[in-house]
Amino acid sequence: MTNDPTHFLAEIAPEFHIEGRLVGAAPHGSGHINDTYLAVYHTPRGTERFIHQRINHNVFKQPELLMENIRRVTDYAREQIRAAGGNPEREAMTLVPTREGGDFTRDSAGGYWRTYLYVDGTRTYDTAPDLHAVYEAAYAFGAFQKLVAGLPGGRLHETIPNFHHTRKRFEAFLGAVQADAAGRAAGVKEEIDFLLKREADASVVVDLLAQGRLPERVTHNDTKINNVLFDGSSGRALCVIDLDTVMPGSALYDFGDMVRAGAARGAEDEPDPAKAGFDLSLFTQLARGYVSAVRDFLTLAEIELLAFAAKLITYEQALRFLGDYLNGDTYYKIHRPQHNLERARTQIRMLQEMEDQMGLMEAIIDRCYHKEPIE
Ligand code: GN1
Ligand code: MG
Repeated sequence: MTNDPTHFLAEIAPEFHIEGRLVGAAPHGSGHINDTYLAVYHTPRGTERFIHQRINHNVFKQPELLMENIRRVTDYAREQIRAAGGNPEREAMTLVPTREGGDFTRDSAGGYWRTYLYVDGTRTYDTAPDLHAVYEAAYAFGAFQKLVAGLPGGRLHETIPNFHHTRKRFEAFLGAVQADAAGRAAGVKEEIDFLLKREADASVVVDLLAQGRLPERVTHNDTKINNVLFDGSSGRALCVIDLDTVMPGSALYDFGDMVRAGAARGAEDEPDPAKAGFDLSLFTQLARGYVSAVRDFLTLAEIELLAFAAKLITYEQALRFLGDYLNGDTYYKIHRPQHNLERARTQIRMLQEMEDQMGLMEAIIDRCYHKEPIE
């Protein structure tokens, strides 16, 4: 989105059911897609904070349906947490309705805005501070899948159709290579060939889903550690955030993306390839945390494909980043000319290292599943 959203804040703030006055706001978090603000209000109870967020309408074509998903999922999660004796205001996201009782409002330029309660005393991490936080984050994503597994009311909307349809991602990539819209293909031939060679992997999970050999579930679809809210004092994961892509999918996507993002040795956009790569000890913590949360409800077919899923989603993300680079950077926000290429290269590097260690990764999952120690 090109227009600066900041000046819309004063316009949209009074639309939400907040008893108080907006006194300040600052950009918040590090998402690539939406525009997020932490807003401070003076209310009769003192100073209170809220999250205002403008939904990226270019990425999410039907914000109404997206908000319907989030409303259903957060209401259900809160109910479940309350029933289990937990604290729904800390352990789940809470939407603040508009004065008319809606879930979002529009600004004068047509933008879609929503508001969440800000959970005090929490923090997020772009990179995990220690192995325990990695374990906690993986557990939180597994627990989320379990929490919403029984969501009533039918299938959620697909907020981005075919989001993790790796076969279709492959085809889109191929299209980008052929169109070569930005004239960049010749300069990245090695990377393109690397990805084209792995075509067969793209169909594995989508085929098993289509054949009913893997179940469809409610999944989060963006399982990076920066989408986990941690309690600032105990260091425990409280809940998962960024619910835009919560939709029907495979549990494998969530675990795969968790590993892609969370078992990386460097930042996703590390420009120095020598500093990028796959870290087996981070993977082990992710496997331990996730498997301990999902052990009693995932099928054996899912458990057996977890290590493969890590490789698959890393591959998919490499296709997406390099595809966007070839398209001339139309999807991901970039901060330097080769940003998407650098991102694609870190994914390729990780993918190579996972391929080399697939046997070990499978053995680790197996040990976690059978509660055997990992040396
Ligand atoms: C996007 O906005 P953010 O950073 O949470 C993307 C994910 C990618 C990720 C890569 C809707 O997520 O799928 O894995 O960037 N989200 C969407 O950093 O495309
Ligand atoms: Mg996201």
